[in-house]
Amino acid sequence: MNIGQLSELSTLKKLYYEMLRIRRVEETVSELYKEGHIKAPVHLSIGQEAVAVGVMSALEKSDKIVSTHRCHGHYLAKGGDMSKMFAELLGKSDGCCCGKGGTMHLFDDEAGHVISAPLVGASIAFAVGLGLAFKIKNEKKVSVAFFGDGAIEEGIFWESLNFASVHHLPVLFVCENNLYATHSPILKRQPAAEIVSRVGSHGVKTFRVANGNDVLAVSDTAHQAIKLVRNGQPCFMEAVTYRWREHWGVGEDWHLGYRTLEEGKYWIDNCPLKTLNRLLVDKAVSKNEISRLEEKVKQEIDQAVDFAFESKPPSANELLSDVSVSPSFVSKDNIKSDRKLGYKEAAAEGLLQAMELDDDVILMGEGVDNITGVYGHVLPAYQKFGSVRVIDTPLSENGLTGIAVGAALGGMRPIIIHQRNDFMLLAMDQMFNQAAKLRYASGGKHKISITILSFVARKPGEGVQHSQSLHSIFAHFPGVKVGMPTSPADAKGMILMAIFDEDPVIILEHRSLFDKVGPVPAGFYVTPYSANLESIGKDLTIVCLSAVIEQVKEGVDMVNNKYQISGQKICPDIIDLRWVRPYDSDLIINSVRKTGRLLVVDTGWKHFSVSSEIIAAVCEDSHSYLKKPPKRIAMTEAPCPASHFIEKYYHPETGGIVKNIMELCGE
Ligand SMILES: Cc1ncc(C[n+]2csc(CCOP(=O)(O)OP(=O)(O)O)c2C)c(N)n1
Repeated sequence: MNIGQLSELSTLKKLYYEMLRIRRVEETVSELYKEGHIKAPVHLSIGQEAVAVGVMSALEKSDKIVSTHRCHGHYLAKGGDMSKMFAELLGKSDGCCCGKGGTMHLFDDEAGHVISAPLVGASIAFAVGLGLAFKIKNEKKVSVAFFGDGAIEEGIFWESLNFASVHHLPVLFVCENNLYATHSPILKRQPAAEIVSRVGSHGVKTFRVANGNDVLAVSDTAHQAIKLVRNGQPCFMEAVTYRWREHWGVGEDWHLGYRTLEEGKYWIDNCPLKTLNRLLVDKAVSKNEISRLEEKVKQEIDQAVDFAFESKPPSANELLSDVSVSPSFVSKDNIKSDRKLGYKEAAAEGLLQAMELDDDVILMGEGVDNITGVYGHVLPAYQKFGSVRVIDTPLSENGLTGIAVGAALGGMRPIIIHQRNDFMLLAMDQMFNQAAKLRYASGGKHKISITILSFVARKPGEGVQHSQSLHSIFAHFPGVKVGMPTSPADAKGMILMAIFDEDPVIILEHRSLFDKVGPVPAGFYVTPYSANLESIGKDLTIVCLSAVIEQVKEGVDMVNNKYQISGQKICPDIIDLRWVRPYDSDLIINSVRKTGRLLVVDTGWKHFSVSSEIIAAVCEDSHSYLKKPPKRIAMTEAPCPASHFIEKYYHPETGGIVKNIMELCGE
């Protein structure tokens, strides 16, 4: 569209109508909020309508957008269903998120509003991931991220911008600079009120609309930008505008003193609707015709509000639905094989097979294409698929995870590799606020099929930030699955399970298992979400996780061959937990009911951990079967020291396992 087209009367009327719709909807939201029907903290965009409508006028229906806490205007302008929006705001089951997302998570996939997320900056990465999916799938769509000026201060913005630039992705970044983040003016937070000049150095093309309340200026600029974006040139557009109401809620907040009424008056006089209304009148559009537009909007709102009130509240059992799903394919376990393979080779085979089976599987991470191929894991996949599907990435753990979430929303199955699980703490927001929760917040409609593969080290000198085993923290969050394969067969089977699961799954490999060799079937198989009963006994239940299993077996041998208890050999159930979430509580509880004794050996710390959870579950469920209080062995309650003189006392060791078995099984 050019200026000539823009001034066409039908276009002007459409832009006016779209803005009017947002204004009147949010005024209705205000009323419903005041009457107590809406409980959620609504973030109104009254005064900012021109940005949403202007940008959307440059998009096709098939293009996709993502938004933030202030998402009502974007949702409506992209064609989101108004009835489902009101139902969502009222917390009803017919809401676009079935009442589970609320005002800050509006989305309408059909209309191309893919997602909204209120943690500042988070959704910007989703737009980049969508852009990546479009590029890999060769789809001629663009994605647009809407966000406020506050998001510029978040690392995720720069990580996302950088990635889009390096990979030439079809993404438009739209910053609605309304000059404040909550009660903080932009000049208190940033070196200048103008943002655009700080962004251009990232290799994206930049645009600035100084009066973002002028819908024609926004629309014209968006058309210019989108033309470039469609050709793989990411663009950034700043539109200066102003929020009339308080940050959240429906009132005015001039009395708070962080901004002046005079400043507000300037922008209220510069109302996007009033300006366009004047233009329509100048172009001889009659007052009657404008009133008819008002009437049409009113009717639509009345119907939408009626729909929302008639909709049922979600039932109580909805509380627990949509947290996660079980994979739809049948999993097979204990597949026998004469073929022997090393642990790393088995994992690499799993990655390769997944990529061979499904074109949507991509692999991303820092240094994935380097000569070592992440301990060899990625070499076969990289040799076969090259850099289009095995993507070396910038050092942006959080951004990358968000980009993977976005790519998953675009239909991909991304795998992210972090060379150490310690680095994953930088991605906590994207993994656990976003990936883990978006299925739930969308009422089960978002599918975040991402796999995160990472490693635990146990070597002298690795020190405090390279030797943690963080599985318990990761497993704390509903919505993710976490596994630690012990055998080569499970290294492959658990990776395949993770990749083809519909939820985010974290796989942590312990590097001290890398030299293990074992039977690994050559074909496709998955390791089910259950524990493995390594050996069957009657005297004691030993639950272990990951690398400690070898020491446990050694400890049992020592007890039997060196010490013996009352001249008898002890015969334990040894359970290799494999999955930390979901974990196989049935197998553990049935075993403890048989043996009456429990020892848990973990690769993590003791407090608030896997061992705490298992012992608590057994005590809650089966304490009367226990002949002795349960015991546990874990890492020492300190960060891991680098000095090999003391590091050797840090991890669970065989002597401790022997001592605990003797205490549990002795008289
Ligand atoms: C990561 C994060 N930090 C803090 C908040 C609390 N918070 C919600 S909205 C907001 C201000 C955001 O300002 P801006 O990005 O300019 O958007 P606006 O509200 O002006 O539309 C803040 C600090 C949050 N949601 N997420």
